[in-house]
Amino acid sequence: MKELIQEYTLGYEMLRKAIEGLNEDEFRYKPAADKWSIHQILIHVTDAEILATSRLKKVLAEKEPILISFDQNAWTNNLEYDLLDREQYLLLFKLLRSSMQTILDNLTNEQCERVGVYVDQERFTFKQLMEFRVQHVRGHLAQIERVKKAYQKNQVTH
Ligand code: NI
Repeated sequence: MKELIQEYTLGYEMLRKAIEGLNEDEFRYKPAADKWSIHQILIHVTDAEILATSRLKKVLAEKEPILISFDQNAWTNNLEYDLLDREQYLLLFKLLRSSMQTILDNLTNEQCERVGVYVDQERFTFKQLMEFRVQHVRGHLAQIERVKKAYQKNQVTH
């Protein structure tokens, strides 16, 4: 659990490092019409974190609460992600993660095993939900690297 919390805490810095030195063209570049730009990925990561943070807190505070997920494509398509302020969202991500820090520092073994239930009846412990947070950022960091490579390749061939 300790390593999990450490990586969760580093999430913001890892995202920051991944986008260091990118220009606006690179932020807005889409590898294909149906693929996300790095700008959109960053807004998505924060929107996902808003919901995930509330799920983490529900599981710690309530008895086997119902957990709700979100339709990520509907959010990206219908919430004008291209117009949203990326820096504001990154700051929000940073604050969401850091707002959990004191709770995580004082976590007991019993709390790690507390359970939340999705509407499809799938049950997850707090520890598993924390693993999803770490994996979510890891997955999108890999995606950001793929988009950066695709952009570079596109520059060479044009
Ligand atoms: Ni995602």
